[in-house]
Amino acid sequence: MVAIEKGLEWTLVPTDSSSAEHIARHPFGKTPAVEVNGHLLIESDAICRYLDDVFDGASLIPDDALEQAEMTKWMGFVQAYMFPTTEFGLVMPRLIAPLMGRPVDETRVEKALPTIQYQLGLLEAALDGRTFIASDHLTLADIYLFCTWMAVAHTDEGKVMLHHSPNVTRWMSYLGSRESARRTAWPEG
Ligand SMILES: N[C@@H](CCC(=O)N[C@@H](CS)C(=O)NCC(=O)O)C(=O)O
Repeated sequence: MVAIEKGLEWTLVPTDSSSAEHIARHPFGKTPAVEVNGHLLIESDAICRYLDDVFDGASLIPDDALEQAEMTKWMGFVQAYMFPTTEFGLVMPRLIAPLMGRPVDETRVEKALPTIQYQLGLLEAALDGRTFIASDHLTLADIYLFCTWMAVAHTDEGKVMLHHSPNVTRWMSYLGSRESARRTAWPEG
């Protein structure tokens, strides 16, 4: 989404994240790892801030120091709390495990749901009357949050929670209509 918002072209390279080749790129075997202008970059924060800094196009980082702090706070919420809880507590066990031929760990999902609901409640309250989370324009925080909660929205539990979160639903529907979201959306089904 960041690349598209900045008007950049990119190629996705399917990778075995546990391979020696990938560990050489990322010592913890994670994605994303990107090559930009001959530089290997890892970790979303580093990648996104670099892309925003060095390429033209509307800036995804506010100039205002307080708005920038707000953006960084929400990016931190995603990195430290929201992504780990939603990914390992719901998205992986509910959607990815069956794709890999493994059973759904219902106990894990059941345990994570109250925390996910609490985190969604924070976002719901913060988006009251707002189009974007940290500024009057799109920032990296909107993109981090959108990607995280879009994955949740693919689960049945997530659909129910979002149905009761009108501010998040409105904000997701607007962000989801942007070209950057449409071109990077998960396939349906
Ligand atoms: N802090 C890292 C998190 C990276 C991360 O957890 N990536 C996930 C995909 S979104 C991953 O590689 N999961 C595969 C795995 O853990 O094996 C970042 O921001 O880039």
